[in-house]
Amino acid sequence: MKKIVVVALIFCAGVYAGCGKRRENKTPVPPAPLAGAGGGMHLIQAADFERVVLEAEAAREVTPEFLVGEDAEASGGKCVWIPDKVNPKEAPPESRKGRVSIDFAAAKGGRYAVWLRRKWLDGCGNSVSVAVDTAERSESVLAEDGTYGRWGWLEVAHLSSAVAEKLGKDPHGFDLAAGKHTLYLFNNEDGIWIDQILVVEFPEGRERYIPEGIEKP
Ligand SMILES: [Ca+2]
Ligand SMILES: [Ca+2]
Repeated sequence: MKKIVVVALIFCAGVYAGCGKRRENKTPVPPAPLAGAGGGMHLIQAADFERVVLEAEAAREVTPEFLVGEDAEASGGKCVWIPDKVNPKEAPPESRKGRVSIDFAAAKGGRYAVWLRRKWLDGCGNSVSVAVDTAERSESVLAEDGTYGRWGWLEVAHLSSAVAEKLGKDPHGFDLAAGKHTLYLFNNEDGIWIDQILVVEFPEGRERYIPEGIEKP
């Protein structure tokens, strides 16, 4: 008798369009691996890296549905936020209103990581669209994850992991020339809070700087 083995393949499509379809990830997101780390402990000093700390609420422009608000656990007691349920239901992302424009300067050219100190409400409020040096929403990238209800840092990826792997690039690096830049946040979901933005040097072959609590300038 031959054995008949039935193998059931379950294909899991990554559903990101419908916000209610994702489950909460209770596992804390581990920090990104330290590039070039040879094992053991590394004492990473903020002073060793070109670092720009931005307060979202100090942006040049904050347009509704983004608002400046207060939060006792935010740096400076303030942040920008989008009240939950202000976006029209089922509206396409392009129709969601609101932009935050934050000017900054990079002291030297090179690769930088962009981090958001964010708080998400739930699976329907856990993302924001981010662009650097283009106010075109269509050129923005989505910063999202599944950690809810508390402040923490999220690194913005400018490539999907699949594309990054294909190109042999780290998805998180932004190449910036020395000088002035503008970072834009676009409304993708309501029920979000953004406190600080950290733009930090991302040197190849060295350990990286990983933010933890509130960043000091
Ligand atoms: Ca703040
Ligand atoms: Ca929401």
